[in-house]
Amino acid sequence: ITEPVSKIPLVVEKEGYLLKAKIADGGKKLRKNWSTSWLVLTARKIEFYKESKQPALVSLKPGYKPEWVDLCGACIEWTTEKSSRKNVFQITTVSGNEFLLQSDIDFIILDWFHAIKNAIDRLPKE
Ligand code: I3S
Repeated sequence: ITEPVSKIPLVVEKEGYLLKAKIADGGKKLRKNWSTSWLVLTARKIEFYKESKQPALVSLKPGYKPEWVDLCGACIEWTTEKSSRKNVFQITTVSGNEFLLQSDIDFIILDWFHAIKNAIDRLPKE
């Protein structure tokens, strides 16, 4: 039996902690507020949780929807202008949501950048 396409995005490609700041919602600028977040990357989205144990707990809570980023048609780029921190990249969604992601550890942020960029490149541009 082949899996329906809607099930494929459930496969976790990467997960881990990064620093996250949402800086725009639907094109509207938000006040930057960095916080540590547990990221779960699947084929077409990133979900954000407060901690690593949360995804398992959330599956027991029907109706709970974590904050997430739709990667379909999204852009990813390094930025040195949006923060004084090092190793910051920005994801911009089709709907005009903007997220900054950061880690002080070079290989960690590089791995995330490439994993997310690969996911975006594999998706239709909407
Ligand atoms: O781009 P900004 O406004 O300088 O970003 C800083 C602010 O978000 C600041 O919070 P307050 O607006 O409450 O002062 C944060 O504490 C800083 O971390 C932000 O700057 P960096 O360069 O860390 O992204």
